[in-house]
Amino acid sequence: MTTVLYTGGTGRMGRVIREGLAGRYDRVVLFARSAPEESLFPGEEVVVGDLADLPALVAAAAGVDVIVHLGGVADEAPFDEIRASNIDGTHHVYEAARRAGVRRVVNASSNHVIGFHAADEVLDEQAPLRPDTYYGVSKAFGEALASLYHDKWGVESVLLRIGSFRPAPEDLRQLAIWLSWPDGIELTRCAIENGSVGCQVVYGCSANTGRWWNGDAGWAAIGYVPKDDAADHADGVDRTAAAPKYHGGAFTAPDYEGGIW
Ligand code: 15L
Repeated sequence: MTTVLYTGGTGRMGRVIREGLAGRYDRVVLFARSAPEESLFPGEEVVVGDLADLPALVAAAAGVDVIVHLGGVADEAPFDEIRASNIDGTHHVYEAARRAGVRRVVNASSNHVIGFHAADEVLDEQAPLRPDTYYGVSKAFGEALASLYHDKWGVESVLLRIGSFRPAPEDLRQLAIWLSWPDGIELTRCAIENGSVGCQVVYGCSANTGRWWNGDAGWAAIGYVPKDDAADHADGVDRTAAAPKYHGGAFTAPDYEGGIW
């Protein structure tokens, strides 16, 4: 019997992942700020609560094997918002995992933890952190927190440095860092189910020709084998546009305040 708890399960990415994995786990808890309007998939139940509410998270995590933490702010925002949602909120997720005896957290980190590396550098899991936004800093905090909770209290983590999770790549940068919906679903499944992972960084992209990440070590650790290549879905990409300078793209601009979606 496997029980999975999602934070952010009713958000943009969460909906796609849940649908792809629908019916796979005996019990699925959606920890969400409000009850979803759409109908639930088999085995799903909703706990209405906020990441700010640690006792509610601890109660929701009772009997849970794996937390898939997709919740929080997914873009640049004023620091106070980032702190409340992604720093305090992620701390609450890990603390709830520890107190409730959850085995693993699959934590949605982001490519924006390494966003200020130049686009011509191919990075692996050991690359130094170079966040490009407060958002990227909050995800780097989440990775550090995961390391602490593993080393000190034995909570496992898979840290998914997700690229651009879209139906199709939209620009030159996304040709390198695109994560297709089917690959994103498979990546999450592997992160939930496979191996004894310790605390493992895993790049979240498809098998893109010319990808900027050598994710082999992380992919092998969880048994993820991506199938899609952005180059095969690139009709909407303007190939005459200026080449991206950094991994983080628009997030690296001094005046970037979010809202690219
Ligand atoms: C992210 O981490 C964001 O959550 C998402 O909104 C996209 O901007 C993505 O990165 C990206 O870099 O394309």
